[in-house]
Amino acid sequence: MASEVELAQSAKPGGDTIFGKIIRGEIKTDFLYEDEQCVAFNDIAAQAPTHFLVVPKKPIVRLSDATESDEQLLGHLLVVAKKVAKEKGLDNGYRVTINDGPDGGQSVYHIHIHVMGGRQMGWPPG
Ligand code: TR5
Repeated sequence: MASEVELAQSAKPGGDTIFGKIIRGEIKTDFLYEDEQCVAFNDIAAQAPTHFLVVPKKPIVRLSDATESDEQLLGHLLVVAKKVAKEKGLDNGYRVTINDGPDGGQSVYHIHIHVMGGRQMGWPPG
């Protein structure tokens, strides 16, 4: 199976993504949270005891494509991230990550926030 880095190096922006299918209900997914702007669901390849994604319904391709008009939405995603983290009992902290582009390790070109917790995180990340 391809590593995340290999996936990120070969992934290309453009078109619909797996997250679009999840948001539209074409792929059945248990949402941890949903509102009119975003959804949260567990990452299929968890890198920590708790690892979920917060994904806007608006298909912004990547952080570097976001514009000032997305300011409220991007802030909302962080507020939802912290709410779901609290519901998940991540009281000792957690890591919030956005991967952007090939060097950032992005493999799905629909912007998303990773929230990982339940273990000690290392620094620097790989
Ligand atoms: O590498 P980036 O930052 O783009 O993160 C993409 C994340 O999406 C990875 O952590 C993957 O494990 C995750 N992913 C990929 C799929 C998927 C998923 N999370 C939940 N459900 C998924 N399905 C149904 N299909 C995927 N291909």
